[in-house]
Amino acid sequence: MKQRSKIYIAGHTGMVGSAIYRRLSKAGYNNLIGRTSAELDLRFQEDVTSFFEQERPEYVFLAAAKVGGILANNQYRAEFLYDNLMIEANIIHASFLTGVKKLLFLGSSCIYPKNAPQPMKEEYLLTGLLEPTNEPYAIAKIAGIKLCENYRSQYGCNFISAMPTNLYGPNDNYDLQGSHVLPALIRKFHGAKKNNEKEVIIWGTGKPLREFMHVDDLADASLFLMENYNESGFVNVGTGDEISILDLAVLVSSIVGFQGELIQDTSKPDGTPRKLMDNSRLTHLGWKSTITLEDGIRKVYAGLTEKEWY
Ligand code: GFB
Repeated sequence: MKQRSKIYIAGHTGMVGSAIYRRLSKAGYNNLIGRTSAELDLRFQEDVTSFFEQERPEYVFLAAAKVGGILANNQYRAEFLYDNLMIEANIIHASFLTGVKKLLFLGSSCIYPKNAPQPMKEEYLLTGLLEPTNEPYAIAKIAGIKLCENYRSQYGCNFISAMPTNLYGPNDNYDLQGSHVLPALIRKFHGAKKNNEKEVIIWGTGKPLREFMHVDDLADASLFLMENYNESGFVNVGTGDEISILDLAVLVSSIVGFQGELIQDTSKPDGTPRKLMDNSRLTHLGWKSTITLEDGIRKVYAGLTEKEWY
């Protein structure tokens, strides 16, 4: 990519897309384009194709998606499947039609089988059944990987895919029903401290293990892959560290300064028992994450205003 190359960041106002936008701007790329969902509904093929025909982006970062935590995934199963399939199919096909030079598709670690051996290597894809709470989202993301692979094998398109682990960072979703665990815990502990509440409820048994990455690390990895990787196989992007949900709750409560009790609501699902990425493919290419979980949470909490919650 040249500094003047026209680069489209699909989803540039979301947590991932905005981080990629910041990272590219910092690296001196100065012809970045984006559209809000009000300006361009990516689920509509004609609109997406016209946008690509008019703008003719040379490079595409595909960070637009319908996302959410375990409850949202489980509750809005139809939309998680349909919206994500439409968004990625429209963008990838329009990129093919208009001769985009390179595209990076971003997926998720939930593409792996629920009981995949740990840490999860790229070759474990499609070797077992998926976690039921996020099967629709996972199926859509697997379809995205396959679109990139097949436009490459049939038409020679340089479309690559990266699978990030659980992410957090600026512009996250803090809705207590729809969000992922980390923003939910920050909001719950902050609110409890402010209102002098004695307890905070966490969902599930607290036993599941998760790997968390600051979105600025993912943005850095995305740029690295765009500059250095041109193969068919997708690449895991993680930190290599995992933590139980209970330990995460203890960590967030200490950062926020909440001193009450943790109560478990076991009527809520645990989801996948463990989801640790094997990062050797990316490490061998020469990239490693730099933001530790504790530093990352401190940074997010320090920069947060309650306005982001509503
Ligand atoms: O982050 P999370 O919603 O998604 O939940 P997944 C992770 C774990 O934290 C689960 C527990 O075991 C939750 O039960 N948890 C505890 C909480 N307290 C809370 C809370 O207050 N809110 C939330 N949300 N969880 C998602 C997938 O799975 O991860 C997506 O559904 C995607 O498809 C995404 O892959 C990265 O890690 O279980």
